Amino acid sequence: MVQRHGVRAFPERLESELSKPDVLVVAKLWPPMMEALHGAFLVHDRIHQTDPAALAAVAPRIRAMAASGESKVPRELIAQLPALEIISVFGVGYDGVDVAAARERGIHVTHTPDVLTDDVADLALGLVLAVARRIPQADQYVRQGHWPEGPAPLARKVSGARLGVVGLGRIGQAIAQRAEAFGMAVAYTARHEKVGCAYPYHPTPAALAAAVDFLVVITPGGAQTRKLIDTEVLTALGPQGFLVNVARGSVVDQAALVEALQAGRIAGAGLDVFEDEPDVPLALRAMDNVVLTPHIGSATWQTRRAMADLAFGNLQAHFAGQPLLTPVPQTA
Ligand code: 8YV
Repeated sequence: MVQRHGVRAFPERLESELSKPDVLVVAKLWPPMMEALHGAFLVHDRIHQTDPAALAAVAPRIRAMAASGESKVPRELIAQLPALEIISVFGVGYDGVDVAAARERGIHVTHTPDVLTDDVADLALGLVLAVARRIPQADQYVRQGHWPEGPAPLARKVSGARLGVVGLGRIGQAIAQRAEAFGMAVAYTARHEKVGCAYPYHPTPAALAAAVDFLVVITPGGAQTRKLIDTEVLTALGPQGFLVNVARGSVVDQAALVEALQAGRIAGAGLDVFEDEPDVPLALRAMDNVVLTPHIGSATWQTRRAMADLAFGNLQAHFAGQPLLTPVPQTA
């Protein structure tokens, strides 16, 4: 049987496959998610990147798209798919999707909120602890046999310190709750003050940064928050302050961050996300006062399972004519 780009030549497609909707997968997705997709769809895996001619050939049949939180789904790609009905994002963030372009065509966009809140909040506190208590460096200290030479350098106390949350949404609140359990004084900034929220509100990231020891960024990505954390904010955070980013690399001016770290204008950083993933500047990789993780905020077996169930469930619901489980607010 001729198999080209995962699509069999039309006369040779099996009857059962003919009834399956075509889905364009635009990211390297978790294998169990791919397995689920293969069961219910005719899958075209990243052919928009690898084989534009193949995409052009199947484009009129593509009714669904499966993406990840980091995926770029620009207007041009949406425009190439005249039969597209739904974009299912395997992730809570959908800043890479041109939702306005989707809306104009009545295309649904779904994501996976809630199920990853705990994991991302856990990692945020993990990075706070790791960078302040120098856990990775301490691990290296033991592994490299330095312990017999004397104790490891002292670190920064976390309990009781002041923690500022940039973006007090679902995950931001989960981070705040965890910080409270560490006896930390929590404050926040957001576009608007939250009615009924007991944490002190600061109108700008710079004002918040000036008032805390740890600045944790968990605001959505996209044009509105691009480089929100800039030189001014980092300077306000100060030489004793730590930055933690579990949101999107785009929210932090990475060049300004590198410069601030090099100049000692902040004490350190814990970063799970970067401007141009998976590329991480050598300057950051070489620094001793940063802890770097490869976008693992939601990367546990339990959470990825739940995300896959939700992302796949949204596609199933759509093609069964049922209400979507978790549409993004703009297309709900
Ligand atoms: C990714 C994320 O989707 O939820 C988000 O917004 O960025 C992550 O959970 C995940 O890494 C899959 O690529």
